[in-house]
Amino acid sequence: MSTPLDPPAQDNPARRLHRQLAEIWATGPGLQRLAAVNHSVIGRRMMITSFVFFAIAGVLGMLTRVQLATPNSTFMTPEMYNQVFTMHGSMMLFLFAIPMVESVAVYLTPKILGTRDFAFPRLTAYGYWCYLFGGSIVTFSLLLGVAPDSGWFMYTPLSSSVYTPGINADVWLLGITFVEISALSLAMEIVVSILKMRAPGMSLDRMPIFGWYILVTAMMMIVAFPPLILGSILLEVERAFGLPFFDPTRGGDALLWQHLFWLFGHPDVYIIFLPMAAVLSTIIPVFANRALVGYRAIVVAIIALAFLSFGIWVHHMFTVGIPHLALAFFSAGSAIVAVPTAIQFFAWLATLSHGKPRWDVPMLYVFGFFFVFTMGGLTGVMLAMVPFDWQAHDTYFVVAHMHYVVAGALAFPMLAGLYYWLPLLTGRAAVHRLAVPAFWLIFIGFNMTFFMMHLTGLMGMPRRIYTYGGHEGWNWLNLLSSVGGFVMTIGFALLVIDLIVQLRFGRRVRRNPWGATTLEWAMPLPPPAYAFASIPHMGKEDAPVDGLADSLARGEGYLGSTRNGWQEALGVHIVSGAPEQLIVLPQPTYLPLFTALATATAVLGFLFKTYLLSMVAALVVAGLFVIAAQRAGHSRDYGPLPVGRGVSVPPHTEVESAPPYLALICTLIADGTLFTSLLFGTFYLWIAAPNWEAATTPGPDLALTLGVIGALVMATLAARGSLRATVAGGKPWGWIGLAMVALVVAISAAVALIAGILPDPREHALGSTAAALLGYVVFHAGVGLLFLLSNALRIGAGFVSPQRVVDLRLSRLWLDYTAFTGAIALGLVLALPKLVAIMGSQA
Ligand code: HEM
Ligand SMILES: [Cu+2]
Repeated sequence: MSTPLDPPAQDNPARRLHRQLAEIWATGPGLQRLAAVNHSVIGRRMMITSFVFFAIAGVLGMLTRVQLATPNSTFMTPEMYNQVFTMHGSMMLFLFAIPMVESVAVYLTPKILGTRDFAFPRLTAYGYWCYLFGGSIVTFSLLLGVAPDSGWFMYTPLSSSVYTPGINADVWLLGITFVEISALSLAMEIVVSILKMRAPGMSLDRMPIFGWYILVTAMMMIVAFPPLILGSILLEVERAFGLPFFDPTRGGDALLWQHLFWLFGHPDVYIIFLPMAAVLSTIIPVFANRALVGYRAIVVAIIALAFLSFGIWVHHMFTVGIPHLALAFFSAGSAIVAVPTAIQFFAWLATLSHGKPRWDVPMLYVFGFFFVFTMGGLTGVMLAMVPFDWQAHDTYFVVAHMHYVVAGALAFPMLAGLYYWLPLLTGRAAVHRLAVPAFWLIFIGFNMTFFMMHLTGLMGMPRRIYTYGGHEGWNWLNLLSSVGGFVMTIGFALLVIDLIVQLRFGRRVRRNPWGATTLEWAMPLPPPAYAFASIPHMGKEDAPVDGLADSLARGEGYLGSTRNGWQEALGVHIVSGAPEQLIVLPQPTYLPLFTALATATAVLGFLFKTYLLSMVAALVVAGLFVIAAQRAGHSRDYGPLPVGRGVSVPPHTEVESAPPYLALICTLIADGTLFTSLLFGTFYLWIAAPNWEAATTPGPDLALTLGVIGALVMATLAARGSLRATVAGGKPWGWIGLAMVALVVAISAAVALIAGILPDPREHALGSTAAALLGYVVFHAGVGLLFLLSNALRIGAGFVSPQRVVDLRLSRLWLDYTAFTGAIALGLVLALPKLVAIMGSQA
């Protein structure tokens, strides 16, 4: 007997296809939800999690405003105040802003680009769990009263063990680094997915502008996070084991931290802003009823912005004693960054003025954005002028500027986007009764809070002060700021109520309520786990979304039928978008959750100084990664398979440009940035740190050093041998064994070198940087061993054949990188004593 839910299959092919796909792509109920790997599910969770952290950080911000509302307030103790404002800033940036923009990217990017999921769903899940656990560790520290308290930028020496003994600073260093590593892994998969998994026919120059923004942002993350990750590792090593990097009494330099921090910190502003600009560039044309003006100019502008933003970190350090010429350079650079930003701004205005704008709630927030961002931009240009910065530095003027840019330019487009995509998330249309008053409360409250801070700043109120005397003339301005904060908070509360009302009472809509032209609206609302029942072909003319949606639902695009229960997606050529490979994605699994739990254990072990536990947990993490690799791919060759519309392509396991290869290249770019930062740090200390000339220099053993380099080269040659043997149809066991032996030799010799550093690396930065460089080599050789182990297991299990050699190509690339950086690192360790001698004779 058939029920309404289960009609006779032959009646409706679209419904039957939907049922088959839904079953294949489903995440199980109950506890099985923890095994979810689907980008829609993870993206939604990540959004909600980031809003929870936003709310907590918002409450902390309100607490600071209560404390500062009146002079001589004793609402909080100074110790509490330090924790509260440090946590407010850290949570807003690291636990809300960055993950929120990533959650938007995770949820929307595959849909807008016309594919079913990201290239590495298990990595999406792992990234989410790491974010949740890392963020929770940091948040719980607040309840235990051991929250970070040295400011959200953790300047040394304040954050060093001398001035911040307890574990407060360690919570920040470990917890935030944990979250950053998750952000980095998501960034890598975003890059790979955008480059390889667009709808066929969508060449790069016709990709929706949203894709360009997210691609550039993710690439910026890959280059911007490693300096901060390196800085955090070095500072944590200094705090935990006494190896000095930032301690000026032992050959370190506190300013090195500032450089590493702002090398991340400045680009980070654009990492947060660009995805929000993506939102604006996507929704403004819809409301203006015309195509975006200046698509190409915008693409060029955002690429230029990405490059420029890395060059101007020093404008956060104008007052630390930088040479004059450098000041002029960085000041000019900071002003020039306004140009690409202005290009986008004018493109949006032109789109609106050439179109027939239609009014709706998202447009209110777009208006709010224009107002707030103009203000923030103007004060930014003021601060880029060195003489003005000398006056305004570390006053509330900077706090005002920062909130106009970071809070304003983030929050207003975010809320515009939220109202715009809400029908996609919930399948319901908007009701507007509460949305409009909520907007005005937020807008007025925001400006009242932060506009006043420009004035208090100009009147000389320093930032990060706990209280003030009452005779400075700041009283009423601070009171107004605090009242404004409450008005804004009420606005946010109303917004939350509005969202709940909409979820409950919104009218159901079928699809595309705004009449948009991007592909995320060419699917049923809310979207099923597989997103598209079949994948569109993007011809030269854009098909109207509504007609396209019906034909996709009937399975008339690519992959419009199911096969072997596989979760299928299409891989395309990076530039042209021509179909190239069939990507078979993994099913839901608990592995990401377990791996993240093990990672959290390693972090917690380090935090509580139980290093043995940490080591064991880290080994478990490594083991789980090897196991995850075990289950990937196919154990037989398929050759080209039909994917619909008369096209046949091989599965991704049998092509050269498989997503994992591209992912490893992204990883090595991030890793290379970290390595370059380490070299930068070494040279920086050699040239700038006090008392390097006087140091006794460690003389590393020449034979051992050359031995390590030789062994690394041997390993990578053996990896080539194993690849060649496999392609020729032979068995590569001998080669793999040889490579493993070479790596073990390299690791032992490098460890012997570290043990032989004299005097003790704890005595002087000269020894500790040498130890860091050697440690880098040991770590990479160790990971190389894991690659080879994984190769051996997978060859044994039949996952490798002359056609399926991706694994071996990955190992070869990793070992090439290890040998290359190893030679540089060891060369520098050998050269350091001579370099220092040169400086000594000059001094
Ligand atoms: C509820 C609204 C907010 C209030 C009342 C508020 C208030 C404050 C206050 C009083 C400080 C301390 C300033 C100092 O002494 O240095 C501060 C710092 C900071 N806030 Fe907010 N804030 C709010 C929203 C936001 C948002 C939305 C963000 C980011 C998305 C943010 C990011 C930061 C950061 C990064 C700092 C550290 C600034 C620094 O000292 O360099 N805040 N905030
Ligand atoms: Cu900056």
